[in-house]
Amino acid sequence: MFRNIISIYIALFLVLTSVASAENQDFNIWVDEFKKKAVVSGISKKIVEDFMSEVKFLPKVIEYDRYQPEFYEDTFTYIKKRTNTNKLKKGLALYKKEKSIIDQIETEFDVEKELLLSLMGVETNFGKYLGKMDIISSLATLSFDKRRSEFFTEELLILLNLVNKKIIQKDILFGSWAGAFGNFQFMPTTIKNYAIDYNNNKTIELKKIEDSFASAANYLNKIGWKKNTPCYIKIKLSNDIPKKFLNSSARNIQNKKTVKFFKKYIKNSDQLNVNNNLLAAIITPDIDIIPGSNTYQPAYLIFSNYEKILNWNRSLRFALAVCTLKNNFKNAI
Ligand SMILES: [Ca+2]
Repeated sequence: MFRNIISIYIALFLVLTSVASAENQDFNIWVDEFKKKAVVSGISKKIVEDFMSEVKFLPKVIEYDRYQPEFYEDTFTYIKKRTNTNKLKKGLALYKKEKSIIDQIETEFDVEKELLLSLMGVETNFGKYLGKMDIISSLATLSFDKRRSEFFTEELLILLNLVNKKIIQKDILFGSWAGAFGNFQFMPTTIKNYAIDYNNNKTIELKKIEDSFASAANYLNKIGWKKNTPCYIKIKLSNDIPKKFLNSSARNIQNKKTVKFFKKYIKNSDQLNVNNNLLAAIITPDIDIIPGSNTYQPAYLIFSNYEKILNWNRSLRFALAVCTLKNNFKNAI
């Protein structure tokens, strides 16, 4: 009996190790193919070899990819965790220390300092969680994985291209499991399109205040954030609202109408302190995600600015947390 159990364990061990080594073998084949593609795209052979020769398949990255809090935490918990008093205190301390540069960036890019502080707080807890993953290996793992292969392959190519052009330095390439890095967790495409060398020292340093704040402000400005206009308002819906007006996907916000139109479906509409003609939509983020959630709660009236935060990160809860923390900063500064 005992001997049988041991031989079952040995057999299981052999099966598991052979699955793992087959996966590694496939990964190495993928790396070789990717290297060829990278050189053809114009990245120097030396950079490609330097970066891709030590790249590793990281099983943890796949685990994280399958278990993101945006997919399972209810809205109340998600927002509460990300907008607590400690976060507010930490952000205020950072603002006090860096006031002159942050105020200057606010004016220059026409983006509220409270929004910048909020995004940094939600993304990395003010630089505390910058991530320690080797970004090249993270991106390579996600490119090899079938789920979003095309997207991450493109991100990896862009990142190598940025290093090739000496826009970013090799030694800072440690970040999140998804390949984002710096104080505001920029993906390579975002760096390429929006990051700025604000202090003019010929390199983009997204882990430093000057470059990271200016880059985030530039990004928000370019995608159309409108300073001093609303992001969202929490509402109580009446039960007669047609279901088609309830958005629960961050990918495609539908059925936008004016505030005036929606007022008849909002119980506390007399407390809405917002222009009647503004275009808005309604989101009910817990539907479809939280089993047994009440269809009409929580509900929010959202505006154009809210959708800009969705451009930053396609998650209904993320955008709610960011705008909530922004409001908390507004009240405290
Ligand atoms: Ca710089």
